[in-house]
Amino acid sequence: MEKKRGLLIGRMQPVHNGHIQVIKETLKDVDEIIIGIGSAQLSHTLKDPFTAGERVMMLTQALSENSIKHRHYYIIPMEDIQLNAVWPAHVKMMTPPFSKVFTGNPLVDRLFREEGYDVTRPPLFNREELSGTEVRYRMLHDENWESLVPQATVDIVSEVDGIQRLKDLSKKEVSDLKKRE
Ligand code: NMN
Repeated sequence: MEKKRGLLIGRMQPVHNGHIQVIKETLKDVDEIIIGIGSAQLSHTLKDPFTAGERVMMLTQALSENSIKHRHYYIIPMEDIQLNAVWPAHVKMMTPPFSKVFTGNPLVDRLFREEGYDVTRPPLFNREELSGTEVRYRMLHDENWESLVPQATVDIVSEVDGIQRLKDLSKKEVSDLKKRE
């Protein structure tokens, strides 16, 4: 029987518990989920601190922690392109064939809908706390971020000295601080 595949794309900066819950939900609907790590070219900024490779590690280990079997997912880093109108074709070229798209991102929703895809908004779990923005804020301000992410993310962030990376990125150049009006 032909497999039903779905696509889920997120920047995953970093991978948090909301991602894992959504992946589990989508796997109730499809046989295989293609997980696109979005904006793969970005790293070392406050909004996108982790490299695509680091995010792949977080996700692979987190899925294993959650006993999600390899045969049910593909993890594919996806670089952004300049042209929104042809982005779905770019994504298609990089992924196994899929018939469904799961996204809460209005632009992603719009672009795939225009291409005739079945787009579903996955349930959002505790969106107030389970967001990359909240996790990065807490990392930077020495608040409890560890409870919002899988153990895998805690381990990888520690391995790559991620908290110090964020703190360093938040520092201003002395020349910026001294800028005169
Ligand atoms: O909802 P988030 O976590 O931001 O993930 C969506 C991802 O899809 C982002 O990485 C975003 O850059 C990407 N995306 C890329 C294009 C493009 O390359 N033109 C268009 C729409 C979304």
